[in-house]
Amino acid sequence: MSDEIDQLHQEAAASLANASDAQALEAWRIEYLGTKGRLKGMMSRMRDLSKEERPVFGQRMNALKETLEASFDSRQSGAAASHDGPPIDVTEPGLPARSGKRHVLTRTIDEIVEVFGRMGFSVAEGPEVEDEWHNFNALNIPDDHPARDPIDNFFLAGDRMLRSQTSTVQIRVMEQSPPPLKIISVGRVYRPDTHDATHYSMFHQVEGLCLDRGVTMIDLKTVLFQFAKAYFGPEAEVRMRPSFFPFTEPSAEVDMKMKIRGQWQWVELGGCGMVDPNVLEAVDIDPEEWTGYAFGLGIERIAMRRYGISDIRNLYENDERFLRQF
Ligand code: FA5
Repeated sequence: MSDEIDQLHQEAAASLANASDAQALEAWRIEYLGTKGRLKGMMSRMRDLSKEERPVFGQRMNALKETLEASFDSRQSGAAASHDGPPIDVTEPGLPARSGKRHVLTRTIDEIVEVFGRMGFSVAEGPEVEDEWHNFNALNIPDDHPARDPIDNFFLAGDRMLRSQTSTVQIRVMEQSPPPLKIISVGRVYRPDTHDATHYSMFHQVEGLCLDRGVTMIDLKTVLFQFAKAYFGPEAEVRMRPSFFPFTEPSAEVDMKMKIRGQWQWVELGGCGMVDPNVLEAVDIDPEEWTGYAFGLGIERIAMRRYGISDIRNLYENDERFLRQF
């Protein structure tokens, strides 16, 4: 029996030496070390031995198994390291691995949510495909208002449309939850505007709504100025101009100074105002008891100001050279 073990060892060693590639190595492993391999086969002959012979045989077979496994492992790691082609200089520095990152717009959205979150606003969501009630009627926009013009909106079948403003979410929130309310909502809006340095046909807005007892225009101004200073830095220049929106009274535009094509200009970031009593009545909230402010800011314009981007189209062209800068 001892001779047979020696013979198996010699055969296995010779066969392993001849295995020239990974496939041959695997075939060798199966033939000698596999569950139905030759070592297992010889092991099964243990039962033919006497009680005295068995431990000696077992020890020799275990030693052979360990030797063959070690030889196999060392051949296998050698095979993995060897390759065809020129020698590899392992001391040469590798190529830098470029990791992916958030789009500059996503980053801006996250930052805006964070700043308003610190001011006590929670986040609400609403659908991008809306009905005319939420986009116009409930917002006190009469049937003959120019904002409803089909050339200024993406209408779908029935009374469905792609929302043209996130003010729709104000209505949805007030329909669902009683005041007091303090929410922001971030999302895409759609308008068939001609693309230029500051306009795109799909863009993002952040809507804010605060409804409580005794809320005034001072609270609105404070929140917007605090946001600007917190997000853009203490030197941020912001101004409010009287304006008109059917859903706020009084209303104002919020502008911020930014550099466009090398020139400092005031750019409109959004609109704001005190929620019109007609809007509150449309959602069954008593305007004698509750007052509130609302605002809607363009996120692309905020990102442009924050990251020195002079053309909104850069945000949507997916040019890696542009995106990698942020
Ligand atoms: C509104 O959409 C109002 N819903 C804002 C509002 C909310 C007023 C709550 C009062 C109370 P406006 O149409 O001005 O307003 O748009 C708001 C901002 O969206 C603009 O100031 C601008 O920053 C951005 N914006 C508008 N059109 C575009 C466009 N085509 N491309 C990129 N940003 C745009």
